[in-house]
Amino acid sequence: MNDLTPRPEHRFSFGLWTVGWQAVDPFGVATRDPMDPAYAVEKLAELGAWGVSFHDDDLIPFGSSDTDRANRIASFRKALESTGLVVPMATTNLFTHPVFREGALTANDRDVRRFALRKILRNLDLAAELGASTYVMWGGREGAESPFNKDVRAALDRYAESVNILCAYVREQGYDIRFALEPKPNEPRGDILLPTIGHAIAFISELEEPDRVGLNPEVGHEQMAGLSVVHGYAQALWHGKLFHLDLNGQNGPRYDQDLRFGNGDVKSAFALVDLLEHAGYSGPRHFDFKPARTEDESGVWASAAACMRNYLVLADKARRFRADPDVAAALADSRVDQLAKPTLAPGESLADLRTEELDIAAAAQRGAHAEALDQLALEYLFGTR
Ligand code: DIG
Ligand code: MN
Ligand code: MN
Repeated sequence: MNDLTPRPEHRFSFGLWTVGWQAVDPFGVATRDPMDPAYAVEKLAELGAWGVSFHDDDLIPFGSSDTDRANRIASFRKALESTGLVVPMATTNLFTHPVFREGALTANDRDVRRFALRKILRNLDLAAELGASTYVMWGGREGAESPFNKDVRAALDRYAESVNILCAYVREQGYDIRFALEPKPNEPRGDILLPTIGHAIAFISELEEPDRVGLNPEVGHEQMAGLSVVHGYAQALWHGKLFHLDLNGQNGPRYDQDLRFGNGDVKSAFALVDLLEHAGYSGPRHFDFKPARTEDESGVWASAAACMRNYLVLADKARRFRADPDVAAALADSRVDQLAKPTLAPGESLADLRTEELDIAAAAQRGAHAEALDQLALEYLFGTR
């Protein structure tokens, strides 16, 4: 087995809000103390991480004075410089403060929408200063509990208007930044707008600058919707829209568990790493997870280290799986390679196609041999190959 020590060359990054999560949940107060961002940067660097991402409020508490803001940014920069960690992604907290209780960019109240835009613009400037190339937009409060107090068509107009304004701002400022929308079906809102990868891709196609907008799909969010995260990521790649990703774990449709990556649906985690490693995804391998509320600080770092280790373990298995001659034979038996062959030959006319006959009875008898192939994949997951 290859070396499983995380190193900066692996491009692992973490949100400040992950290892810094104080474990407040709807049924209990914090079990962990606040974590200084500079300390988090130092500890993540010790574990072998490459980058760190942040919401504005993770770094600068909501309502901080300009002096306090400047001091916190300076302390964060100092830790980045001393550790060499980079900031590939930033985002805005448009969900914690009560002012966003009914939404942010799609709040019914126009003054709240305008405040939300100002909050994003301010953090976009900081993101550009820190060298972030991706700006995530997760609309955790964009949605509704009642179908009667949110005009969804108007909400999508306002959402598109805001993204168009932000794209124009970044273009005019000359920032090397692209936006990545993060879908989620529900929680904290009863129903969240842009709930899945598919909804977000469709929305992007209606924007004024669609090339500057992609996706930051989170593993658990697709699975909360009962969808295949592997199919979702594959379609995002197919559209050229997998700008960033939130890796974590989830046990099917239930509340957002944000488990450490590799925990939860292990088979999907393996198939996802196999996809990413073989589709040439070259972006950050970013974790958006919550160390369990049961843990003390030692558990925070154990789970952060495990996110990276699990990715490396699964990537090693995927590499060996793809190099295995038995797997090559099983793939051929399943005719997987034939899907890459265009259905019509170059220059072939529909008239030619329509003269062809299929031996339907014979074709109907063909087995797909998917079971043997899938079992080989499981044997790698079980460690018996
Ligand atoms: C939750 O899944 C969201 C927020 O943590 C953040 O806005 C985004 C960034 O990855 N993920
Ligand atoms: Mn989540
Ligand atoms: Mn996320």
